[in-house]
Amino acid sequence: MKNKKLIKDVKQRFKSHFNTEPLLVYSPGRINLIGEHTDYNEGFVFPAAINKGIALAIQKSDAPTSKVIALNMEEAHEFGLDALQPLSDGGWRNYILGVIAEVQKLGKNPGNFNSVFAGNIPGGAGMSSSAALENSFVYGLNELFNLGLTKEEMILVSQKAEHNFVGVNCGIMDQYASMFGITDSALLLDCRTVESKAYTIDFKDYELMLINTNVKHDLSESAYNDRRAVCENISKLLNVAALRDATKADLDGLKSEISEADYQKALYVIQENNRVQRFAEAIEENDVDTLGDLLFQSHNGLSKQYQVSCAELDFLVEKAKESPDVAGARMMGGGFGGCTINLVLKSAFKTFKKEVSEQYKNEFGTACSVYKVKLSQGTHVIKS
Ligand code: GAF
Repeated sequence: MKNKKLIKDVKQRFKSHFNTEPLLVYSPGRINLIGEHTDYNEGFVFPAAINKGIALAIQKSDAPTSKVIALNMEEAHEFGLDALQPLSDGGWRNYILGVIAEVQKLGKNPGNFNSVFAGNIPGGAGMSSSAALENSFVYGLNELFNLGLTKEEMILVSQKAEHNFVGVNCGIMDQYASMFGITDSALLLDCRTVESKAYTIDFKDYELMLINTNVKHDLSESAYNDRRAVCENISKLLNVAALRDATKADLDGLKSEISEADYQKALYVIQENNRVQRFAEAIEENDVDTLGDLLFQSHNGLSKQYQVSCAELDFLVEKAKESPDVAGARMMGGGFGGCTINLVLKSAFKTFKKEVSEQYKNEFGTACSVYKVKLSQGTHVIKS
């Protein structure tokens, strides 16, 4: 569904249900060019906000409770704002409750509200529908109740909501990209200083293709938290604040104390951080071959060393390698399903799409989905 229709639908439902004009907020999902599982290691990432996101219609309410309608699911939740706790099997509700609870922890007290939201980010695709949802609510509440939060504070609220109400100890990449995205640009983000440099993205004869495996394997959340714990444990053993500060030589000195599997994971993080820097240089030099190589290397590390890939993602990357029209490809996001990101020759986009879709169907018996995305502006109010 196009964004225009998404926003129109959300607004219409709000008006027909609550009989008043809402504030409209749009918050995008994100892609990530390179730099996976480096954010919580205080390293570098290279994400961009995209033209798929969450639209939120929200307004103050005099009622003693607040109400949220999730239009995609045709579900609703009504709740008081006191003593908020995560709900077991709360699904989308916990992202919103988490945001409110984290705002309250900052000593800010939004009042009751009514809201309707809907999204067009494919679920489980690794394109950060969660961060978009969190950001849309914290942004909407901040505007509506004049809470005085900066964007930097808002993304921390969103991240903590995910830690404390959803149970995923995520880094800051997704919330940052969704909040600070810039049209036609990707952001080289230093996750330690939380400062970024915008790069206008134009791959000339090439363009980005996302291929969604349409699978999300169950262990993704627990495995994510496990990976983070491994990295933090190794940082402690090395006596550094985060793996961002470690070198391969440091790690080699620890070989007798950690398992080979954990050694490889930490080594991946150190190498991936370095790849992000080289990717930025290759963008400046318009060097598509290097960009492509770095994508393939990143995937290899994610699959073999960090062990967060799966058969479906590996298959798609193999097919990309076999094609003379694809400069590079890798899995994107947390892993265990979701999308690959591919750098594909513009003139061969259609043929590669057809080829890879057929091959995927033959191999797994289910369809993959292919998307083109535009790099877009971050979370903002829509003027009606
Ligand atoms: C998920 C997380 F939310 C991010 O913080 C990041 O760690 C990513 O996985 C992996 O790079 O999207």
